[in-house]
This record gives sequence, structure tokens and C-alpha cells, in this order.
Amino acid sequence: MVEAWYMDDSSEDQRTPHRLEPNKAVSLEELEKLGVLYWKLDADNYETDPKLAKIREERGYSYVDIIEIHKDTLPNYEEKLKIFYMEHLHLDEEIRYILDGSGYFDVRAKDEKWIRIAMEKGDMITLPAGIYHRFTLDQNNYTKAMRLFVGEPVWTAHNRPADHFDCRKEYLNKIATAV
Ligand code: KMT
Ligand code: NI
Repeated sequence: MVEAWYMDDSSEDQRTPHRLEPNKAVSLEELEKLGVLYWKLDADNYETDPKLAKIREERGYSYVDIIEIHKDTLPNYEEKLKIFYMEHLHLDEEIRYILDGSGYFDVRAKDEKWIRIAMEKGDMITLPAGIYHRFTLDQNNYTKAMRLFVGEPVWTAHNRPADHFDCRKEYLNKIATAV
């Protein structure tokens, strides 16, 4: 099962876990209140997996591609990693399914603290439009992920501050009333 925790605020290497001492875990229910959805899937059979097909059908995830994040396979690797780790939001959902390797998605809690979500092979996540977040490789330095999207993909990241977007306002309203 996916593990998440509140981060410490040390400025050491972003690829280390950054757990608080003692660890302060975050449950799937808490993530759900932030609009973050999670599924565990069979990554060895993603091409024929009926569970993935059902999620795609239900949520309208018509587009898929695969990104491999490794210094030898990703063009402009260093630059991309820096961009991924800048706090940003999107006007649409960010949907990622880890097919191999691992990495951390960090999302802002209601109180603005960072929550780190440790994603491994078989973990699929949806970040809602308007949530501030970022991504980093962990110390394994490798992620292979499926990127999904509703319709034609728009990967544009709006770096913080991006509070003027309607989706940000709608997002804040939504989590304010989530119980
Ligand atoms: C993103 O948008 O931050 C990414 O695509 C990160 C890599 S997907 C694991
Ligand atoms: Ni993003």
C-alpha cells in the first residue's frame, strides 16, 4: 500500500525521504480529502488490465503515453527534474501510473505543509486540478510512468503563485467543504 507522510523542512537532497522524527503518516482518507485519488494496479500487465481499462472508461482518461525518467533516456534530464520539483498547479488533473521504479509526489496539505507520497510500481494517482504539487525521483533515480489525460494532453505547469486561476479557487472551495 502506498505510504505518505508529512515532510520535514530540511533543505537536504530532495531525493531523500524527508520524514519527520517521529514519522507523521498520512492516510489515504486524508489524501482523499485533498482530492487526491489512489489505485493499486497490476503494472506487469498494464496493457491488458481490465481494472485500468475500467478506471480509464469511468474517468474519461482517453489519452496515455509513457515517460521514462532516467539520465540516459530522458532528453534534458537535469532541467526537467528541476521543473518537476518546482511547486506548481495544472488546470486539469495530473494522472500518473508507476510502471517501474519509484518516486515522490509532494502535495500541499490544507495547512500548507508538504505531504510526501511514495509512489512505487503499481501505484496510480490522480492529483486534482488546482492543487499545488511537485515531483522528484527518490534515491533509486528511476521512474517509468504512464501519463493519462482526458482528451488532448496539456502539460503546462503554472508555478506558484497561480492563485488567480478559477480551478485554484474551485479547488480551495472543494477542500474547505470536504468532510
Ligand atoms: C510531472 O508532470 O511532474 C511529471 O510528469 C513527473 C514525472 S511522472 C512520474
Ligand atoms: Ni504537475
